[in-house]
Amino acid sequence: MYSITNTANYELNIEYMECYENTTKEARYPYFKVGPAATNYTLAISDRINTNDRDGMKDGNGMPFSTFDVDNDSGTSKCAVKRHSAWWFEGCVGMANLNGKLDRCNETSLKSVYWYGRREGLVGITFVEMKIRRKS
Ligand SMILES: [Ca+2]
Repeated sequence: MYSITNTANYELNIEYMECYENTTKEARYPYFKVGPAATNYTLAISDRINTNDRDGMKDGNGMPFSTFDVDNDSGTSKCAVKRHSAWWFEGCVGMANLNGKLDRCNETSLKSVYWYGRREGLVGITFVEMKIRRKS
């Protein structure tokens, strides 16, 4: 992702479907870049622009990427292990876990795939796709 997003300006579109909803939604970000390995693939992302729904990517901005064996988050434990995921975690209770487990809309488990979206609390999702597009 670094070698792609380093060559030009990219935007990010996240399509997702919240549990108990029947329509796909979209979160649009006009700027998306992943830093080089030396920064542990730090995320640089703009604010969500297309809706008043909450912005699930916000706390990942400026964070390096964490995996189960490489802990780059600011939490005292390994958030990637705690959340069964790999992500630009800040703390272990974050705004998004888009690589989490699909777990029948279990909105109480931090390991589940979820997102800060339409309503308060964790919003489970049944589908998510992250797509980038070159702008220039
Ligand atoms: Ca940690």
